[in-house]
Amino acid sequence: MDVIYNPDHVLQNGKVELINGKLEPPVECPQRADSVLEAVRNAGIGQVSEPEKFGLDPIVSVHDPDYVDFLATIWDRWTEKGRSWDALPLNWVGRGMRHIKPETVDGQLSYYSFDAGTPITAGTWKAVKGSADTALTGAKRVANGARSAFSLCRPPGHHASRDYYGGYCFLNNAAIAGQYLRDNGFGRVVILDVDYHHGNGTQSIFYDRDDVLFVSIHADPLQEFPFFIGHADETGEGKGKGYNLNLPLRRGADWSVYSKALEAAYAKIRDFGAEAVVVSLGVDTYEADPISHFKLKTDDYARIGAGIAALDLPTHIIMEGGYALDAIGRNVVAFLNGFEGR
Ligand code: SP5
Ligand code: ZN
Repeated sequence: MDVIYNPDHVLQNGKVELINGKLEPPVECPQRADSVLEAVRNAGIGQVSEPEKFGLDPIVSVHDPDYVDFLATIWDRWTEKGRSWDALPLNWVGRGMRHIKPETVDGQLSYYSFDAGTPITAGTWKAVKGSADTALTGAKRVANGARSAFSLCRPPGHHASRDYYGGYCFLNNAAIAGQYLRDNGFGRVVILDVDYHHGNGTQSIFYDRDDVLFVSIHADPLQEFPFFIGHADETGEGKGKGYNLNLPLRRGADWSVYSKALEAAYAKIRDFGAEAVVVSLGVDTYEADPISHFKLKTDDYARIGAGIAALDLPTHIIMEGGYALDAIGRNVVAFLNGFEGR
């Protein structure tokens, strides 16, 4: 299958994230995408090409234009204050406070974010826009009739919602791709999210819609980031009622547990009558992932890929998380080979 890769991803290269109470080098680092690219090339998955440039229209079809403008300009506003280091927010609304957009740089960093683990640097916007273009280029191939495509997106996207960033995500690549497929010939699209963390942004963007089904298998939010969304009783609202399926699993889940959730996901997708699948592929469900607590093995990714291929639908695979630097490439290749039946 075609692989889309954006060399400018390296421009997202934060110095620090706040993790476990310490400022540490970000786990979401450039080596991630480079190691996936190397493994995909060595495995001969398919032709690797760079993304086409799309404008902002397909981005603002799922994101707030003022938020997109904030992302595009915040680094310049930050450095105008004489700050040359990563931009991070300090505080967020508490219960009873008000969501009124502040005027200042610091206030707006707080307003448009939900964590302090997601640094903004000089090259962030260029990398983020390139990551969205990477998703759109893959979606375009699928819309034009390809059986599948792999968008090696970095930074990832599934935690970004209509108007906030966090969880290493700024623009929601899967949501942008899903909307593109809706706008280009597919009546019903499913986004299947197998990243270890709940895809809160994707869920929120499509929560009131019946044309895009969101299905997510993830760590129980009672135990894991993003903590405040991702429970099983979140099933959609308005005409979107019944078009959101969360399958939270407790820490320690291995294939015996995970595969049952997958079967439930496939049944829901078939029942929905999906015409295309977008996969939010995180390999942070791996047993040796440094920030996660599931127990999947490399061979399990081949099983997931084969299971998704058996849905027999046009499929757009989008890279999300996965932080075990020596294993991400191998696990993604296992998934892609499993999908291709190799
Ligand atoms: C795209 C994606 O996978 N984003 C994940 C963002 C998670 N950020 C919070 C990480 C908190 C890690 N907690 C460490 C516990 C180690 N035992
Ligand atoms: Zn994740």
